[in-house]
Amino acid sequence: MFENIQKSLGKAFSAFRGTGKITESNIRDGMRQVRQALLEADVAYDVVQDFVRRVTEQAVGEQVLKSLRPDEQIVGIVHQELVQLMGPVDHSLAVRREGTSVIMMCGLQGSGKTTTCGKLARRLKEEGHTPMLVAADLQRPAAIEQLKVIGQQIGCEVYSEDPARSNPVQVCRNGVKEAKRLGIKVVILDTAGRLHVDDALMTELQQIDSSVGPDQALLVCDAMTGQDAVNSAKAFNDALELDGVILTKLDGDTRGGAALSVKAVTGVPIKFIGVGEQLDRLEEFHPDRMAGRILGMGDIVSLFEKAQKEFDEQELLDQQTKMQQGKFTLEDFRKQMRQIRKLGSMGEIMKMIPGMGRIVEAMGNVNAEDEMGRVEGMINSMTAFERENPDRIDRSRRNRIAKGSGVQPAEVNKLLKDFSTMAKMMQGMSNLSLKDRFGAVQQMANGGFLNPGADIRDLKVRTQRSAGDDNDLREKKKKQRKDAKKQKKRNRRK
Ligand SMILES: Nc1nc2c(ncn2[C@@H]2O[C@H](COP(=O)(O)OP(=O)(O)OP(=O)(O)O)[C@@H](O)[C@H]2O)c(=O)[nH]1
Ligand SMILES: [Mg+2]
Repeated sequence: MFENIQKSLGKAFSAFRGTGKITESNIRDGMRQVRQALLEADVAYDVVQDFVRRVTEQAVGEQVLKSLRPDEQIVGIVHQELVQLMGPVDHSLAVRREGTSVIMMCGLQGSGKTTTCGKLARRLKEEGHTPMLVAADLQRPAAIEQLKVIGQQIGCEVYSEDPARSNPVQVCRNGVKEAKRLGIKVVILDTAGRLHVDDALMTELQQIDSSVGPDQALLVCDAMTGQDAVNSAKAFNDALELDGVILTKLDGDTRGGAALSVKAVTGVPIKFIGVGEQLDRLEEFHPDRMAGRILGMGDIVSLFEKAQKEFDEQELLDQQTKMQQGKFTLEDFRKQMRQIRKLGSMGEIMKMIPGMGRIVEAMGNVNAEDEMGRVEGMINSMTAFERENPDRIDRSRRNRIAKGSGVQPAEVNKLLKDFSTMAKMMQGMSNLSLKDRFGAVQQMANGGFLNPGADIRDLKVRTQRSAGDDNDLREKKKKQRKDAKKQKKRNRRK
């Protein structure tokens, strides 16, 4: 698997051997080769462009790990960015504690839906559930029989109806009804595929979706089909609001394009991967393992991670000292933001950095990643002097920064104000342990201290979400979906 991309990336990395230090000029040739390697692997064009830009930025940035050679460094950065590109880790299957949960599978013909239904049911059985499979593919004559055989293999109930007298929506509805009657907790719907995304398919799936209201809609995607898979994933997501993707046939000779692009293009997480025809050949998707397989340079990656960890620890210590001395600057803030983005999870922030929770919370339902990008963009538009001396930013400097980063001057103002509050708070908290800091941030937030601005009045502190909350959230999402659909129907009728 991934042999070609591995080879061509390896060649690209060797271009960095011999260079003393990575600079903007000498990185160009190597990155051109990385770009070529990704395009040849059938990764979507926009994804490649963005990827190359991010790697280049990191490589010429100030974060140079002295103990590593430039080529080792590039391997590490590429690995890190691949993980970011394909992440996050999300294997949840939305099985509710109470009642019957419904998982709807969809995908193009032959992508592996029916097989994957069996694999998921097998997995759920291992977790102690008794799942039921519903044969909703009335398209292909042998489809029902195929699912029955799979059900028999894993010892799992299969619900079906006579295809001559039924239709997919009815089968699904009755199947779920039957499952409820039997007290079965998880139902998996095996739907029909089509050769291409077409209206008939989408309408059928949308009808099932709105009539049964599944807890999760999962797309089964054949990894061998590269960008086609990604394009269809986009269409499915537009029609159904997918909750996850399962990539199949990753045991074959795939070039890697689908695995690398599908999350970036759809925004939907990859949950599982199929690595064989047998029903036990389903693995949880781990972006770091996948990146490792793509690069095939485990040793260098661990070397990089070790150096990176040391670097991060040193950096954190430096920042701690600066905070204590009240010398924390926008430059440090930017560094922290980059570290956070690397961590990839917003929840981590609350634990690591005092005051940052406020910034994230203040964004409310805005996409935190995007917002961080905007903030970073503003800081990027400042000169080194301005980053070190934010209090010296006057009106004309502020307007220039706003222009340079494509935001309103008021936003720059707000950043500076927030930053100043945060820096003061950090100084006050710098002697506390990480755990105490987390507690202090929460306490202050609960007490309204972190909420001086009128624009963030609705600030709430999200503590670590419990499983129960997750379910609430899903219920809410489900209801929202249903409401939206009802509204659409109403509009159509009008
Ligand atoms: N090598 C490999 N083959 C797989 C994998 N998943 C499914 N297959 C094979 O792909 C073929 C199609 O699988 P199905 O499960 O029938 O696909 P489907 O999406 O249900 O197809 P339709 O119902 O016709 O739309 C079968 O030969 C499966 O054995 C996988 O992860 N690896
Ligand atoms: Mg099928």
